[in-house]
Amino acid sequence: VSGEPKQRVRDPITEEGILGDLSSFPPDAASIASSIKYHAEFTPLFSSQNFEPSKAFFATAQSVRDALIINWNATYDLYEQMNVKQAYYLSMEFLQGRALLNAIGNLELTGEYAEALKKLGYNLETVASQEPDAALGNGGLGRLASCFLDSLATLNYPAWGYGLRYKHGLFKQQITKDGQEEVAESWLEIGNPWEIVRNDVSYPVKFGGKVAVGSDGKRRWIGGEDIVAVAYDVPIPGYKTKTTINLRLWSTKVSSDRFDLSAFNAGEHTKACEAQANAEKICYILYPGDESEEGKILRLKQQYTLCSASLQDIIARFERRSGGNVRWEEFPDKVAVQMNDTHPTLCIPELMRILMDLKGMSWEEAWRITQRTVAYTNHTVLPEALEKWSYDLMQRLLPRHVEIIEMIDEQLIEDIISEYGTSNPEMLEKKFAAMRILENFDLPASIADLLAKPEQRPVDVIENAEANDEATVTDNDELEGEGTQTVYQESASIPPKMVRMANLCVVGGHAVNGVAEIHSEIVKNEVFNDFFQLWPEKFQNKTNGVTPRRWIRFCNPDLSVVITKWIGTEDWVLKTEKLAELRKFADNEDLQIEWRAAKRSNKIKVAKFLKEKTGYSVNPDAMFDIQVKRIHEYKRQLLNILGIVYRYKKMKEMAVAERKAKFVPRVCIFGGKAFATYVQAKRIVKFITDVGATINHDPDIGDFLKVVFVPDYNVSVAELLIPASELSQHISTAGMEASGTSNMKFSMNGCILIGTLDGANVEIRQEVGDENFFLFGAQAHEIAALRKERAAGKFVPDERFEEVKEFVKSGAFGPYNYDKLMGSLEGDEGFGRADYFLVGKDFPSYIECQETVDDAYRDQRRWTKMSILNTTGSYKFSSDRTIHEYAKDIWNIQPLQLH
Ligand code: GPQ
Repeated sequence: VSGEPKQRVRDPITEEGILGDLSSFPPDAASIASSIKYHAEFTPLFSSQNFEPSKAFFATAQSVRDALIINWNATYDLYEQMNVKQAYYLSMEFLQGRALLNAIGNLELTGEYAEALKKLGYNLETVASQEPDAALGNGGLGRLASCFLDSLATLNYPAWGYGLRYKHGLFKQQITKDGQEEVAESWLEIGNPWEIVRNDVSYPVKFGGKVAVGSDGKRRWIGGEDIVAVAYDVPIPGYKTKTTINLRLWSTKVSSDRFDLSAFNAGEHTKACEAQANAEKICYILYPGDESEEGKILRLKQQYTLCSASLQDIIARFERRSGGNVRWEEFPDKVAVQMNDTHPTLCIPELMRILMDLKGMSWEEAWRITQRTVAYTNHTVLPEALEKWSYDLMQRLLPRHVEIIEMIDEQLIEDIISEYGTSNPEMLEKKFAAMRILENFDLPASIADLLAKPEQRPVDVIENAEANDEATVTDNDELEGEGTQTVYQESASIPPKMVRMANLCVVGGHAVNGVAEIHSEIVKNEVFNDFFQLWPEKFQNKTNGVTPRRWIRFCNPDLSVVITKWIGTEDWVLKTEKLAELRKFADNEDLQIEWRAAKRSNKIKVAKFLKEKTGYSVNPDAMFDIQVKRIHEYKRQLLNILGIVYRYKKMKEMAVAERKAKFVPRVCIFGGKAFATYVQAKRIVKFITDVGATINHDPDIGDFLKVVFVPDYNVSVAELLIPASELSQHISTAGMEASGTSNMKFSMNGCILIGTLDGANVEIRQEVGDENFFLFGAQAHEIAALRKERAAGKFVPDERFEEVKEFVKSGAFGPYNYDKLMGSLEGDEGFGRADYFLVGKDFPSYIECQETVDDAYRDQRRWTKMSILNTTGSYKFSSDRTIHEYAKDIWNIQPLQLH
């Protein structure tokens, strides 16, 4: 910028400059090429003889990382200097996907990198496709966390992500003749060029042991298993800004003084290595639980590791920045902790423990600080997904935390009593049953006494009561054995004592938010209604969003060029409200032609990809109809595939001319993973592939209908499919999908949605206009009554639904026995949950709606207009908007920009 000759570190091989100091930023293609060569030469991870694409990727990524580190350091220094309030997003999942194109796109170096690689005989896209997907997440919740990081950096908010560095990410899915098979994933195998290990940033984390009372009368946690969490930093660059924030991932190992040298010397090698293996196991694998309850000790250890290491790190930073004058009451003015669902709930008792036991604070002080610091986002209303932990298990693993949780529970009981009084014991009992953190517990003795003698004032009794009379010293030295079995074998007659993590979050945090308007209403009015009555001010909505960088600008360059041309600026990538300016051109013939051309070129890429992955050939001129998401009964892939079966059956019954008049040719694409032990979801995968095998090989049908299941759906596959989509399906039973985020990505890319009034569909439809959204199905407020009607045997199924089920049962799709799958839709016959998800109820309205889709598609001008209006109407669903709202309403943080 200054015009002075640029000082660069000399490349010893080429004698050309390399990317090495900020004064040479932005670098030109020649210096990038030389930096890539430098890294190829000095990267010790590959042999020197060849320069294979994977090595080219690695060297390219490392040259980008150089630039990111410079910006990372500058950003960090600024935060240190200014001592601003920082937000910390704690999440067990970050679904980052690939980073190369995103990073060079954000740095505005895509052209330069493409040119540099060309000089070296490579093609940028080929090199970029070498990168493994970082899949440290299961689905929407993890991807949301990653979109938030992109927005935080882009908007210059001082914020970091904290997570775990799993060695194995989400499993890879193979589709065989038996359906889904899971294969282990190893994204770190060739090394991770983006991460920076911080061997000097590590914290002890402890499990087990016991609580002892010191001579000062204070309770402390001693003994047990000690491990160490080490920081690995992943730089997160913002778009068109120097701000580069941090995703700090913890990896676990044994502390060096724990190695049993004498055992090793005595030849007991396995024993000597055991502690190391146990410590490393914690970060071995991402739990593939998407909205399903995990009953695993290891999972609790993971959650605690994330909370403990992150809080120790945050507190150390706070103390250091206080420069020897620590004022703890200012902690919430410097730190906001957001808990991504209940997985990091242990933040609450861990912060309490550190403040009280290690920093000497009173309960009241510690509680005030903790509450002002943490906030909780709820992502589901499915009861089976609201995390609960066995009290016994938790007590053996985290005895001091359990004491603290008991105190919080008792304090909550007091709050309930002081709000409602004691005159209506029945009502109180209901409140306790709904709100207490501890489930299946008797009331603390003091409170039980009080309720027996209602004339006494609650405070008197509580102050005189002996707190914690049972749980004094909890011994736990036999934890090593990890007795998962015994813990879960509770006798059927005694209900198991559980800790309800969501309730702890609501009590311990200052804000609770849902992720779409309808979801936040359900959170307030149903799931946490008793809490809402007590503390209405805590409850908020923060409608999800997605980053327009990855999800349109970079994944859909063809459409982006068209948008930029017609708006006249590329600012829409940062200010998505500018997309609305396209609205006035929705009917313009020239725009429509360019719009369709962009879509078509994306469809051709997908057709090629499908051929490669599945062997099926599809016609790029057919409508691309897509449903991609985790396979779950509530998401109703079954409704979609039964609709297809119905369409197929009708086509077979018609003469070709009639078929042509009634149906437009479609390519129906499915993708998504089923949780490995979710049997019904795996049957659905098998069913879809069987239907595909039959229809795709039916010569009578040809290009009229194709059904393709894309194996191993992940972020990169989404980046390819979404730009090519014309219709996408978001068809969950109303009230069950908290938000959905792919619906936003599809809409942004000019895809029209067919869906129920659920999650963010409701808001998308509002923004794009009713006439540009295909709506069907029962509404959330009707669901409970419909289920009752179903259970009472009063539901009369539509004959088209009966017909389609009979067709499947007749063996039309091969020899596999589909009785269990079809049976789950048939209520009173003892299979599954009696069509709990109301596929039968919504089927007629769904297939009728699909007829209107065909009609609309036949008129390509009308369709293109609808497509344009989806893109223009999607501006609200940028995660930039969402992040601004969190920053203002929950975290109270301000942007801070490097100059
Ligand atoms: N979600 Cl609780 C997940 O992906 N995993 C989970 O464990 C939970 C929720 C999703 C949810 O199903 C979607 O509706 C949301 O859009 C998404 O979280 C992000 O909020």
